[in-house]
Amino acid sequence: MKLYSSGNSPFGARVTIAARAKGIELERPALPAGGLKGPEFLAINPIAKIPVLVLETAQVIVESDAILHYLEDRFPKPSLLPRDPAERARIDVAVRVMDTYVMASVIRTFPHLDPAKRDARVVDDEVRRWKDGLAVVAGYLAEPLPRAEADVSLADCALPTALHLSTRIAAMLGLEEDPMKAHPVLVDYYQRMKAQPIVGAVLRDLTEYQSQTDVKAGRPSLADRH
Ligand SMILES: N[C@@H](CCC(=O)N[C@@H](CS)C(=O)NCC(=O)O)C(=O)O
Repeated sequence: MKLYSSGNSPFGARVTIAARAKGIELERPALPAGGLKGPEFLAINPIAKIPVLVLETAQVIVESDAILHYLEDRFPKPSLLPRDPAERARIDVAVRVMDTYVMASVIRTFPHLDPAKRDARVVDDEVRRWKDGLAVVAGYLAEPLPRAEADVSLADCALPTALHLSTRIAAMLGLEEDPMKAHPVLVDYYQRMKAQPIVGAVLRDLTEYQSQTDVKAGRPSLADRH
């Protein structure tokens, strides 16, 4: 199986965590010349986003959530989900809420990262939604998420990498405080995930890659924010 991703992709990092937790080897081809918007990659994924998993049959699976569920179904051991359907639903809801109500807003601020091109009204509006979304996730985590057979669950693939992106983008937008910091339960969860061997290593790699990209681009490293 091949995974198209990049060292700075938090969505690709979710898949890396799941693959490592399950002991799955993934080939990692370079992105085609022309990048995500070039014809070669668009023929693979017309949504023009990574990660993309390509199976041995050449079937393409896009969207990190679908990829994670595919890996879980094909390689059920060790499971990244609890056995009980109601508990599995709690994991799925946590990820869906993070993606729909937090990540979507974070991503919509990307065109505004450059202060010269920033529309402060759009950013304010998205930051408000992003904070509301984080408050919902925090409320949800007040009761600890169910554990899975593997030491990490699908939520532990998705939520720490999402919080990592939230922290990074908050810093790039110059927000006074990382929105996660308003919620001790999120800070505590993130710290615990940093100490989890697989998740912690992937988060550190993400930080390192992004830091090098920033420095090469003449921006300050944000490594100390994580
Ligand atoms: N909903 C997608 C989001 C993937 C995503 O936003 N990927 C980013 C990299 S982390 C991307 O490909 N961005 C390129 C772009 O939007 O042009 C998923 O869960 O896979």
